[in-house]
Amino acid sequence: MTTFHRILPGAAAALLAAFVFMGCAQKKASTAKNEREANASATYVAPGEKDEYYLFYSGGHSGQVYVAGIPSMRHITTIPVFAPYPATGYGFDEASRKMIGNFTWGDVHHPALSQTASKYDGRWLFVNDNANNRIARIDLRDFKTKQIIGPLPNSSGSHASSFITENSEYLFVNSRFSIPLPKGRVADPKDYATEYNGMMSAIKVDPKSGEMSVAFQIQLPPFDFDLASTGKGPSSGYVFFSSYNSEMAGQEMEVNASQKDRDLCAIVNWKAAAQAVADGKATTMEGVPVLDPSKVPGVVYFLPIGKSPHGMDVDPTGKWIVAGGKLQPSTTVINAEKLVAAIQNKGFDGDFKGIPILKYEGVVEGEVPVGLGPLHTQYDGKGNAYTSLFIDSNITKWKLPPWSAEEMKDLTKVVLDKCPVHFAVGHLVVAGSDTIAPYGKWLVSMNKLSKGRHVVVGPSQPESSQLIDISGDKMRMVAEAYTEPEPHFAQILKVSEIQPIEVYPRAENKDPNAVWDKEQTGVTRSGSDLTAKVIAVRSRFVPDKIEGKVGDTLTVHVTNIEQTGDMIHGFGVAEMNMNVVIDPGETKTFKIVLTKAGVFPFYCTNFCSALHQEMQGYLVVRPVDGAAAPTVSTSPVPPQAPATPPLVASNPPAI
Ligand code: K7E
Ligand code: CUA
Repeated sequence: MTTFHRILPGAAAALLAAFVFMGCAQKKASTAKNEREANASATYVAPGEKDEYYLFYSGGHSGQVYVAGIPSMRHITTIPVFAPYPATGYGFDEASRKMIGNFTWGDVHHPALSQTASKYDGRWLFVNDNANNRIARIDLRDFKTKQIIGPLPNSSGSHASSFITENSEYLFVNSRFSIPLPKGRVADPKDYATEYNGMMSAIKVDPKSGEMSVAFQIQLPPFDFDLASTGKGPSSGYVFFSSYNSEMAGQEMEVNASQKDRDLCAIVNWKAAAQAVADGKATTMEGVPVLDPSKVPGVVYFLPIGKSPHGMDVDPTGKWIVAGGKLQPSTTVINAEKLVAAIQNKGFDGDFKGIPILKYEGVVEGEVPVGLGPLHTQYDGKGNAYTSLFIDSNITKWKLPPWSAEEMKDLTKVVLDKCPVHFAVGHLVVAGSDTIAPYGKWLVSMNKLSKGRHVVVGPSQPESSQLIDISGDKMRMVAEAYTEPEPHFAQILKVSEIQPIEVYPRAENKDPNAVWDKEQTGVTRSGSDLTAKVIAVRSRFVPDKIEGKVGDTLTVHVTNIEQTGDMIHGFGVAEMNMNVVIDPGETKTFKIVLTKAGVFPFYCTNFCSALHQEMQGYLVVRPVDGAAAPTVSTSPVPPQAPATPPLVASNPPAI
């Protein structure tokens, strides 16, 4: 749970009441007998069959991304991003260790699939690290993290990210935690309103490689920018940020940031901003072009939204933008056409620090009474919206405008259905909601509390996610699954839309230190630098002895020469805090400083064959005064793949 537990005393009482209610509701929370079979078969993926969709969950403060299948809701894999992960050797080899830098954790909130023409193009998945102001890119060709950018300059608490534009031109980031700028400057939090600043960042995405770079930034008042969504159709070219703390409180936020009935959301014309930067209207801070929107008109507008809004979600047509006012019992529906007109006609109501404030009445279509604690809204592309209600602990389905005169008079009439969830939902995701063509069909509710829903596992509890069928008029909750903390947002992608690889083709391995046969392997010395080039193949390492001495720096390049799917080898070194895992066709490099004499076994950590246990060797570290290490040693073990057929079948078992 992150941003929405700042509550007024009154709201706190309501929240408490809600939890008490939830306690009572637990008995009713199970599935009726007559629905069980239908629900089970709706989500049953028989052994040997496959799920229809990927669910990419953010892993919150685990720093990782989880991949599950829909409809089975089974966890399939974890993609390590911001934290070392021994299971795949991530954060141990040089490349990934450098990528995660000096951090051993991150806080992943919002994944974004790359888009072309407002549809998922299946190339990349971007995720943010709210803690250390970073953005990462995962390549969906191999489901591996390829780049981490950050900590971003001039920015802190990248919660409001990553939100991607229609053609993946930019990813937007906005600061949830304002700080004095430039970084390193010190000012007391009591001087927050005058000394601290928010900052929006536009991260350029290279259309070919996906490489990210900081393009420009926009300096903003020190609100806590929270969520965002990018425009399309009538809202194309804009990005919408929710924020709380327009009170600009630097301390005792729970009370001080909840004083006003409405907070100021930021509407950024990113095309105009990019043009202003190109026209030389930015100044430079820490090497980044920074716009001051009070001096560059046409770039940023504010819109008052009640109350301490959280989610800000553009619908598939781009016409409706829904804000979840977490401390008010309604969502606010913004009409993008009216908004663009109001900007053109200067329908303003004063300004905040030189940034025009749009007239609320001029752009808001209505406030829909969805219930208590509305957070995030998703869409099915059929004119329906689904809002997560944290306090009421349900998903509320409601009808987007256009509304009839009768409905306008009483917007309770557009609320269509409520589906209880267990308990306290944060984000929800409808398959493809942020594209022009949602898949619809499935909704996943990512709940913050799971107590009482699973077998007892001690005080440290998982998070619950529930799969809801939204294909009919009424929502139907059909399955529940658990993950470790903590999913926030997620993205759903149809499995048939991508073709990931299962081995790295040898021809594509351009690592200059890759070795493919015995003659290329061995250990060489240059001063105190010892370099080993090693082959891993069922069921041996070549060489299987590496000799050095205390004071050496050992660099090992290990190539898994297999070209068979799932023939993965590990390289773990006893008492050296080292484990890399090498996929078929992959070369990985790791370094160890040899500080103590002794003989250190290394072994394959990933079970690969019947002789997996035999896949081992020794790192011999001689004391400085002892016998000199040989300059070159090659392995006595015959190289190449075994002459006999591998003991683990290379082909899938016959059916
Ligand atoms: Cu609502 Cu960080 Cu998107 Cu958690 S945030 S739920
Ligand atoms: Cu190679 Cu286990």
